[in-house]
Amino acid sequence: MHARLCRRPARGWLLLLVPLAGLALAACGSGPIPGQPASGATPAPSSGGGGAAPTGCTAATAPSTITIDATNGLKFVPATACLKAGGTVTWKNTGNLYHTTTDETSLAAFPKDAAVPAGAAGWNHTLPTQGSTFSLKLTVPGLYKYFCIPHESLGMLGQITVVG
Ligand SMILES: [Cu+2]
Repeated sequence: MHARLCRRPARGWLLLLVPLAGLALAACGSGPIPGQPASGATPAPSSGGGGAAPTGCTAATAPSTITIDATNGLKFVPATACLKAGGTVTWKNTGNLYHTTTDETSLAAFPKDAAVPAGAAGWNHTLPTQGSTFSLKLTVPGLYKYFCIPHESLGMLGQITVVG
C-alpha cells in the first residue's frame, strides 16, 4: 500500500552547504591581527608580478601621505595609489557599510588579492562605521595588494606602490 514516493536528496544538500559554511567562517572567523615586524619573512618574488610602479610614481614625486576612501560603492578610491617610502596611508570609511582593510593572504578568498613586498608585514583592520579611519606607515618599497574581507569577492580591492 504505502509506496515510498520520494526520498529527499538530503545528502546532496549537505554537500552544498559544507563549502558555504567554510566560506562564512573564513570571512567572519578572526579578529584583527596586530601588525608585527616581519623578520625572517618568507622570500617572495621581489620583482615582476605587477611590481612595476604606476606611471609617474617615483620617489621624487610620490606623496608622503595619502587617503583612500572605503565607499558604499564597495570600492577603495583610489584603487591604485602611490606613496613615498616611510609615508602614511589613511583609509577612511566614507559610507555606512562595514569594511576592512586587509593584507593577509590567509584571510583572502583569493590569495592573489593580498601581497606585500619581501620583508614587509601585512595588516588587518576594521573600518566599521562611517568616519572610521586607520592609518599605517609603509616603509618597505614595493607593491602592496589589499582587500576588504566582506567585499573581496565583489571586487573591493586596492593596490599601493611604495617607492623610495
Ligand atoms: Cu568593504
